[in-house]
Amino acid sequence: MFDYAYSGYLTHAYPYDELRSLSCDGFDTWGSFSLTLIDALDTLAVMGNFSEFRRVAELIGTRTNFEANINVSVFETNIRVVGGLLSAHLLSRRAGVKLEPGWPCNGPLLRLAEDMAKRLIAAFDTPTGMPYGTVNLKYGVPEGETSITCTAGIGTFLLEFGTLSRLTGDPLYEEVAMNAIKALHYYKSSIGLVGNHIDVLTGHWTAQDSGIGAGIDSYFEYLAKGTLLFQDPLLASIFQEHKQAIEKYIRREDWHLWVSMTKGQVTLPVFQSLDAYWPGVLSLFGEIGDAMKSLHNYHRVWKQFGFTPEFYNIPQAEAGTNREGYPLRPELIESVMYLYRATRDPYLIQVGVDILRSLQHSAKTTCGYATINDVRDHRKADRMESFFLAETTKYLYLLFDTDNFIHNTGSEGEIIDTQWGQCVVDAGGYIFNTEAHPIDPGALYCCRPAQGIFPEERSILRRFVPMRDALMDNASPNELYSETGISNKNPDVLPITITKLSEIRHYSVNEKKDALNESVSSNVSSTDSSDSIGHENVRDEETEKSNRSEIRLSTTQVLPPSSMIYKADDSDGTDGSDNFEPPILSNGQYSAPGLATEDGTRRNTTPSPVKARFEPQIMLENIRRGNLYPTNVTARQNYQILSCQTQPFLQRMSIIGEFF
Ligand code: DMJ
Repeated sequence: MFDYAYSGYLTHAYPYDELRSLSCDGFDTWGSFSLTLIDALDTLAVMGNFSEFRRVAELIGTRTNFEANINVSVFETNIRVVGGLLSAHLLSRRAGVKLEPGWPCNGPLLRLAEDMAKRLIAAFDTPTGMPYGTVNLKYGVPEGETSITCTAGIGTFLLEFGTLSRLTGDPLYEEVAMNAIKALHYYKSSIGLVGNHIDVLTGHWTAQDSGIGAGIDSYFEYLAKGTLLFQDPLLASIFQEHKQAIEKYIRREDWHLWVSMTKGQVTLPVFQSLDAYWPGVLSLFGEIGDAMKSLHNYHRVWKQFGFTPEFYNIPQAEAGTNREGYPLRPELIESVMYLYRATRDPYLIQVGVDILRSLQHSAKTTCGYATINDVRDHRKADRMESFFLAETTKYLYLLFDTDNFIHNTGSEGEIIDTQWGQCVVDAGGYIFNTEAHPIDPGALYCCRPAQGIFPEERSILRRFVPMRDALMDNASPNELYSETGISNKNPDVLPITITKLSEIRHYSVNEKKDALNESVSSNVSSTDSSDSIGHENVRDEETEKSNRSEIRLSTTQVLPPSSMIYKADDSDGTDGSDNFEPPILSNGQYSAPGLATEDGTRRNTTPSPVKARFEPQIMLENIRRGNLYPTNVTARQNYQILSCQTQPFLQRMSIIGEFF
């Protein structure tokens, strides 16, 4: 399925963003950067097609930057392009790409990801720190841009931006993304819910419907996954707080409805196709029972139509009016994959087979797979979204390929030496961004610490300093390096040495035995005086600071709210469903207010930047000095919150702990 659709894209659509799978040609949609190729790249590695991965990685890596006079969605570009490039960068070693010295802290795909992130980050220069929805890749935030952004468009940056900061050593990205999350949390309602759209200039909610789906979904997903990727109790506590409110107000039996964020009354009794990610997120925290119950409901809808419609009216058991399509979305199969990994319940394989059969039967075309225009009659529409190759096919593959390296539970991995010390890569625990791009958590401990990322809030796990085995000790780094066939031309960058983690594990077990026999407390040759895992003490957080009107260095003029804004749900003070403006367009995507031309691109005809020159560093200083959303002390001190029943493959602390 993947191969068929991928070669269909290459043959008929490349270099455009997407395949028109009925017309068998291509068109630009979210930018003009061969989006499907970038989005599909790491799937090639997951499926073991390393030669094609290398070819495409090299092709993409020849590009030097993303400078273009195009308006793009900040959210979509981050999850698909920045996420895709970072993931491919981290999988390059496994795929046999010739690595640049200094990898994973260096490399062409990493540089490209950073180039794109730098362009997106202009969107965050607002009084609240929450981003605009659109930027121009050349000029920054466009003139007249609406200041209304959906919640997911604000809270879905931390996985990519945090990874970027950890790999590059530049704290900017992580701090900016974390600040936006804290802002959303700050503006939550008194009953712990967030709405659908907010004015990023004022913090005023303009769409107050609250649910787990469209417009909000990946905010919750990033709180959960951010907790695991960065081992951050603050994110865990924010997630748990929202989850309690979700349980209390949004969940009705095993469905999740839409409710007023202030009162919790039901405003829209629908299931959305996008909701189906939720059981997967629950499974990450070991909540299998509730996850399975929701999944059963979603599967029933799938069986009713052969697909899940964008909206499903629960009381009427019908597809929502004008929301009858299925644009090849991944959410249901994503949850099935996670739950199967957690339970091995054969029922889940049956769900996977149902999904596979429907796609083969009704979505396949002569050159790829097509959006289902209406799940009631399976008529097709002329589009294959890039997430079909990034996500849907990948999760399907991973459901059936139980031995895939992505499922590694820490039984193997590799030690690499970088100029910053040793670290472990490929040891499992991969965290997928919301576009299914896997991030290797071990790699985040390989590079120069981003000094200044929350100086008081540094990661709980200190750099992992594994023991060296005898083999490694006998070989000089350069000898080991030369075995890879790569020459180290840059004298400033130390070579990478790679050692199988299984060998280290074997070695360490023997050493442990010896140590026990000799009653020696520890034989770990760590550069640190603490244990080899290095659990850093939780530092006391700063006390609550109440001065919220702090200095903002003036770098830009603040745009007045645009008149071209979404309908304000709270404008008449009611929370009625009539006011609910779904944040997805008829094509099923989050609204990206850039102006699409006929060929689908979003080119600006008037390249007139409204803002003064944007200075990221000054924005960062503003965020730090403003300290608008001080950290709650107890959240960071509460370690227990991280000892929830996560799936074994995500228990990073114990995975590492088991080695020694
Ligand atoms: C993808 O782009 C991402 O999964 C996003 O979080 C939601 N929408 C699509 C898939 O449905």
